[in-house]
Amino acid sequence: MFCFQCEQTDRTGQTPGCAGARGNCGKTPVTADLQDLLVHAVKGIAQYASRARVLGAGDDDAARFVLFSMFTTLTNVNFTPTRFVSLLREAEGVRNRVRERYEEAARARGLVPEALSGPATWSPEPDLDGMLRQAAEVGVRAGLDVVGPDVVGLRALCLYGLKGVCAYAHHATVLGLHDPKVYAEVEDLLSFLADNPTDPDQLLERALRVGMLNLDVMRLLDAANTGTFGSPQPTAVRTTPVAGKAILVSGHDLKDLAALLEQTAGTGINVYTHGEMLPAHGYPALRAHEHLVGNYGGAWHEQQVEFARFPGPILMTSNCIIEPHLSYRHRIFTTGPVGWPGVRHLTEDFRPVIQAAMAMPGFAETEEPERAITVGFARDAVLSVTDRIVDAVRQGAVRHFFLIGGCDGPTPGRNYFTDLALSAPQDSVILTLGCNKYRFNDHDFGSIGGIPRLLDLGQCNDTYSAITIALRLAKEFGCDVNELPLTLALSWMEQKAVAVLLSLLALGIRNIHLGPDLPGFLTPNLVARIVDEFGLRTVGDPAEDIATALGRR
Ligand code: FS2
Ligand code: SF4
Repeated sequence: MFCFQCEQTDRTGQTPGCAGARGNCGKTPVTADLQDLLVHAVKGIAQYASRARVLGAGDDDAARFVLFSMFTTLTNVNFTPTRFVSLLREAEGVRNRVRERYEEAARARGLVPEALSGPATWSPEPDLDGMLRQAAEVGVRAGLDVVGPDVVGLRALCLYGLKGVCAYAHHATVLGLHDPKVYAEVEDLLSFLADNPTDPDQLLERALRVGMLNLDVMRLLDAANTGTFGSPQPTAVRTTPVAGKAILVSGHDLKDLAALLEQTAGTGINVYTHGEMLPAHGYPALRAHEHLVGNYGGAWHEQQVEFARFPGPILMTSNCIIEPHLSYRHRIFTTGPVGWPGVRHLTEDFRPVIQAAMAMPGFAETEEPERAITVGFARDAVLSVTDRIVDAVRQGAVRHFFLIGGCDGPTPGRNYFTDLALSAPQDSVILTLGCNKYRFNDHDFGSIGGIPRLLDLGQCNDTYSAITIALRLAKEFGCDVNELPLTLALSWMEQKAVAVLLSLLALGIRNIHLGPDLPGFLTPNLVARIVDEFGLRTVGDPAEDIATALGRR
């Protein structure tokens, strides 16, 4: 096992990477190795799929299999070895189908089909031991001795960014939005990686292409979410429990939440959001369900305490799951790409969750006084008051914007983001995105001329909102986005955040503060290059960063 894809990676050795008996996320070597092998297998699918698509024989089902498979390998998504064995066997069948389509399409055009090598020729060994032997050859550091750590790091940057892209694209596809151009680009980039590229400039150029692709995907996901559930509106979300039976829904998948709300309608069960599901309350079609009563708990890393206390079952729809305590293992369920060994996995039919809720006591009483936090300041809500925001800036009432986005986590270095928000001057506005807002979203930041000082744009999945708002403000002020009175502080943990970072770099956005630690897969050489070319900054002292931000105007 060797894995350095997330911020939690083990940093106690000479170079960062989880390589022991278990990753810091709880991933076992068997799961980690099978994930590496699945990535190898989908590269093989992509080698044929990209060529077939050029010949007009694209296979969108195969593309969706690739998206889903890549999603299962993200940090804190799926820990179940048997699930990966099934996916690996399925991958061989998908690859065979795509190969036939490619070869038929080539012959139909009078071409001789290419004889591909590398992942395209892979077939799973019949047993687990054999698969693990195969995995040992295809890990993320394969070829390190030959190509060196910089090339390995750049390949990892492309791959991890692509994993994030695939996760976001999967969320869009489950809501029925498909874009063959996105599938084509995913296949092309995976096929590129299958060839073990060694040119650092080309790899960096492809990493930026991953970032541009992610912009398209985030636009698609935004359209999927708002087209299905309406544009988020500012909404006060109750954070104190209501008496009655209860189900908790975590992760990002709005479709799963909608299905559960429909299936629980009329049962008397109250549904609560958790973690990244909090912004769901802003969507008109979701908040129309009166039994979506509130949010319970905070960011993902608090779940072992919060789930143990919650008096009902829990449904995990996407990242981030961590090892369920025995106290609640019998009443947590997974769906979609998520998995944990021994935890019941459901597909669309959530009756077992409902039965578990009916068998449990729920909350005995309604907690008073009621507390609430406000969500729902996505692009439409913010852009509808653009004139007021622009006037507030021109009149000096709003001096600066701090966009504090990304992942939360348990490491002490993440206090930077809390301190940044709490120390931001009173004449500044704080925009949040992702699960790190839980560090400070129960704080009363007040308002400026009727504009709340804390505006939550949504999940990490809603980065398109943030980018749209920044570009619109730049247009209103007639300046480059880098000249706006805006500081971006990106708190990263997993691969969706890598995709978002690549999007921001591809857009030419400079001076992003990234932390709490830089990605372990970026070598000092690569960090130096990215800092030099893109002005990327690490997080520093919050007071100094605020002073610098205000002085830069
Ligand atoms: Fe948070 Fe975890 Fe959103 Fe990340 S719930 S860190 O994977 O996707 O942000
Ligand atoms: Fe380690 Fe992160 Fe990989 Fe888990 S996902 S094994 S914590 S680097």
